[in-house]
Amino acid sequence: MTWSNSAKLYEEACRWIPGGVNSPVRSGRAVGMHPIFIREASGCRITDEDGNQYIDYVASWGPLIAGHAHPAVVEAVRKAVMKGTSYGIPTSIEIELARKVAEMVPSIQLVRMVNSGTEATMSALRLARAYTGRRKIVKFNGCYHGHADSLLVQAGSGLATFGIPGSPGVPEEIVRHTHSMPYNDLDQVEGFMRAHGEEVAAVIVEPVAANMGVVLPKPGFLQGLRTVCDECGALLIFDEVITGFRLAQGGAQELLGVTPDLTCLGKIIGGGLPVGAYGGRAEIMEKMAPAGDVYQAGTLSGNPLAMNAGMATLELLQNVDVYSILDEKTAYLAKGLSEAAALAGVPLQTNRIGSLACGFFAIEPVTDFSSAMKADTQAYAVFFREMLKRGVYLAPSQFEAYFLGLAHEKADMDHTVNAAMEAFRCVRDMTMSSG
Ligand code: KE4
Repeated sequence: MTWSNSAKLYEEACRWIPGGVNSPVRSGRAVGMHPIFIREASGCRITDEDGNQYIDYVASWGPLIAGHAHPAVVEAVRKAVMKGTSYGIPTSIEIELARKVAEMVPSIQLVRMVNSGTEATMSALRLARAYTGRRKIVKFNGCYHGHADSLLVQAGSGLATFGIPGSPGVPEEIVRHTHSMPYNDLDQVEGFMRAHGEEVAAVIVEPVAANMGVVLPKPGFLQGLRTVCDECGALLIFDEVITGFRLAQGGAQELLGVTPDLTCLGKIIGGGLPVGAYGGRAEIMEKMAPAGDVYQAGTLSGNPLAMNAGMATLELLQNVDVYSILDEKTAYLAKGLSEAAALAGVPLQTNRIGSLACGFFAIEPVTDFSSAMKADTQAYAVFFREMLKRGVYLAPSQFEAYFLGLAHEKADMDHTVNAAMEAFRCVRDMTMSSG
């Protein structure tokens, strides 16, 4: 397998784009190679500019749960684009998608469309601060909520990948009111809230953390956050940009039975086009301009192409069997990978829930950011490259997830496990040779 065309494209990309990519975690730096450049995709497969084809477990970092170029999504966008791309004037499809979201996520009575997950969380925090009149926010180490200044504290995803806890350019006075603590450590949250709860506008959490790899909430953790927010008058915000519509029709809040005050959405809601959203109870959301006086806006918010792509995608998830099918597929893959690692004698901690999974090259179970950061990222880099050679595309970072979708078939997963058997042996040989 050669990547000469991708290599040439990467060199040219670096001439015009910082680091050659439009989002850092795509860069491949964490896995010791330049990124591949994609020419086209269909179903669960992507084809790069050298003609190499891969089974794709990134799925554009989650949106493509129905698979690439799904005919229903393509047709919805094609019909919409024939009538124009954007108007900056209300359209009926915005009402239809808002209604669909509210039907699928009962805690959402009103919802505002934006253009990214970052915009969704940034806006939800502004709303929470306005609604409560308080400044402090609580987040969790290793959770990633996009790149808004006040959330770039002990964040996951690309920051975990490159080992940077925050970012230059974010003034201390901006992050002074952001308090990040260990995920799953309810005692520490309760202690902080006993001391400062009256100053806390919101606790924002990924109900299933998927930006430090996949880390599940311990039993009682989310309910504990709900209780402590109720006691202190703070809002509980679920960042369901990844988990929304992925873990259940109503997201993690349906699957895990804890109801937030505000929900942030993204990825799947746009079906691969740029969409984010935030929503919740009407008495909170009505603070947003022009109904209220909390300002947030966006030129392309609710644009018809993205709305139609999102609607077509959500309609593909209406079949109640979808989530048990995705759960079974992902369980099958996770079991195969675990067995392959054991056969090769490679320590692997596999965390999985629904169609989200992650294999940590770690000896101890991974239950939070500090245990995730003990993973052997060099071993992961070898695994990534060996899997790529065998036609399987994984996230180019240990601290991301496998995103399974409706297009992944048993044959794809069998191919993946067979490739992993060889790739794990390469990891073992590398580990042994490096002593
Ligand atoms: P965007 O602004 O990238 O659309 O969404 C930010 C965001 C917010 N909340 C959660 C839980 C998220 O996972 C994300 C973005 N996810 C990463 C992948 N883990 C996006 C990939 C990238 O940054 O290129």
